[in-house]
Amino acid sequence: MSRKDPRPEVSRRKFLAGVAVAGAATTVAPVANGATPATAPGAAPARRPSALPPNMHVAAAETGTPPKELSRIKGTPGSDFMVDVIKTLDIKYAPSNCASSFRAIHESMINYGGNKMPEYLTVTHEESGVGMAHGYFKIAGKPLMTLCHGTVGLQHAAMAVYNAWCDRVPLIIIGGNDLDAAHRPPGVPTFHSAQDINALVRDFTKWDDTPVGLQHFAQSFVRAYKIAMTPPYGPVAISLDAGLQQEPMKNNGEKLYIPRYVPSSPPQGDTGAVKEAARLLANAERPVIVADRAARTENGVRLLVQLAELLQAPVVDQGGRMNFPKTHYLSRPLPAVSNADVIIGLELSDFWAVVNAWIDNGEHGIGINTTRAKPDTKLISINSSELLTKANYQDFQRFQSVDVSMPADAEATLPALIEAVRAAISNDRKAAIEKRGEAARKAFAEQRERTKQAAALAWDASPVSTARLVMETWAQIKDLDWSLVASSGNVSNWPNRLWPMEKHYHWLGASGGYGVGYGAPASVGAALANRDFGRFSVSIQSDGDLMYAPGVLWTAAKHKIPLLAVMHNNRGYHQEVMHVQRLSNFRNRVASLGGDMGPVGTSIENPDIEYHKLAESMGWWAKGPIKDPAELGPAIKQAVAAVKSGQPALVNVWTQPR
Ligand SMILES: Cc1ncc(C[n+]2csc(CCOP(=O)(O)OP(=O)(O)O)c2C)c(N)n1
Ligand SMILES: [Mg+2]
Repeated sequence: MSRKDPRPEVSRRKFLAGVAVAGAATTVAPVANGATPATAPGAAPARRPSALPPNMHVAAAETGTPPKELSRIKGTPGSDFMVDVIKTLDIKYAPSNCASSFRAIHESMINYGGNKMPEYLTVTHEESGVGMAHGYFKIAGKPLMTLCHGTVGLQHAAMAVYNAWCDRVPLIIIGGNDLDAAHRPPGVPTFHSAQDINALVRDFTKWDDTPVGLQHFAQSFVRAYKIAMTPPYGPVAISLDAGLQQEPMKNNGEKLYIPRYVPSSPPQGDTGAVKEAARLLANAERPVIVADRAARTENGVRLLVQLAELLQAPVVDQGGRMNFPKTHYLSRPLPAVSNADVIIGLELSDFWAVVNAWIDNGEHGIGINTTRAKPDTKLISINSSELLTKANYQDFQRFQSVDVSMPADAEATLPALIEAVRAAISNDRKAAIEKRGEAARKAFAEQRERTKQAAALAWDASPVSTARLVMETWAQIKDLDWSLVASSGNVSNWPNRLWPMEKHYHWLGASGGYGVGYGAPASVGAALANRDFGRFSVSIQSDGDLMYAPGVLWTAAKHKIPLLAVMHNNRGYHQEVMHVQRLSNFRNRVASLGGDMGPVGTSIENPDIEYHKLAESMGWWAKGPIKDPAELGPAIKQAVAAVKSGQPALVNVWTQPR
């Protein structure tokens, strides 16, 4: 890339003269009594500045610097080189909330880098930036980076980073930090500096670094990208010193270079273990496949169908990703494990809970453990998360002994496993396997009928039942190339039970770490990625989730991200309603409601939040509150039309608790 002289072309003298003229022009034409200035008929009135452009003294008072000529950089800013490094990787957007600690790279990105690859997107909360990157990856399969103010910005971002960590999603966090105590600005920037900002997120990032030179930055950034993008994927963090960004390149006369990125192949299961697993599966009477984050791509879905059909084995899709078509006759809910003699778990976040259950009904208020599976059931696990375990946060869940354990990537191991199973199925097993298939078709049809009947219950209820909410939405999008980008809150899993999810982008899984506040930003990020594919993005948006950081609605409108958000507005944190009620019952007390529907502290009503107005105020098409189920279909239809025109749209629907 050719490097331009970073000096502005306008001289300081001319610049100051321009400021003086502009200032004079705005003062000589006052508008009397607030009357609007005359404009040509039909033309939009000129937008008046909210304040005069600052003169030198005002600027000095505001920035705290004496009115002294700003010195000009001699040479090329270090952050221009950083932008060169970033541009060698395929990072399309940088959703970020601005801050002085990274002002130099911010300036380089938009001026030197032309605000492309990555394009800076404005977010109003650091958690939104990370949440957007999280959702984006699950559609695009490519990571985003987010710039964030060291210390306070990273503190805001932390929960969303934890979600990405638990959900095995890569993203690159660049935290600005002013490391040099002798040279950093005193006051606020020093409050926002730390010895080691990465410590905040170290327990739930795959890797982090603090480069001290530009060559170091080039290595760190390419390494960070590579580590994040090697399965098991995960977030990475780089602390970026303000001085290093801002100073001209020096590097002791060394020539800087940018290391070439070559993707790493995902870890595959050991050949012996694959053979042993295949032998167990081929000879099983009732094998069951359980998948959580197994399919990283569309090919993963295809491979899982192959394995299931080869064995005619039921598949329990736990929904961490879209692993298996919901329309397939081998698709089953979790109770299918109860009869299994062999269970293979693919990228499970909790194998213990697949074969055990925990009931919150113990005598001392402590849960009771029970068994779901038979005690002699053989367990096989393919799970790359074993390669990513850290000690502090407990995302590795309870310990479960398994018989064949492969710390490997499931999708990458499936081709070898399928071959090995094919080789291990003897001719005399084939008839028995075929018979399993016939029984499965019948069970699938019966299960589907039961689900439909359950969905019809309270169909005409007001507020709207969650099944109706979900199916009225479906009726309006079914002929589009749709993608359900998030479903926050709890709508009794109706989309996964009733929508014909088949493609990998029909369902993206949940937050990973169950930190609420993921749904809104992740759906905006995923919709951003779907925009490039011309797909229609839809989300089921709960009220509690939206209120953590609703500013992401503005980001969607600002950057013209089409998304249909249908609200599951049950006017409360219903999950927690049930917890407090349960404890009140356990203690022989009546939960205090304080005039609301749920126990004190669990409702979001009185006053009721007008989410449609909230969205409208931030540039969305919006409608609501819909309480009558008969009005729902027409409202969603209008919203779909708005989204098709390129706008985000929200329908605020009052719903039953779940
Ligand atoms: C950051 C965070 N705070 C609190 C919780 C506890 N929590 C779990 S579910 C839930 C309720 C969420 O409300 P909403 O999104 O409206 O879903 P609903 O349960 O009403 O369907 C809360 C507060 C959490 N998981 N994460
Ligand atoms: Mg709610």
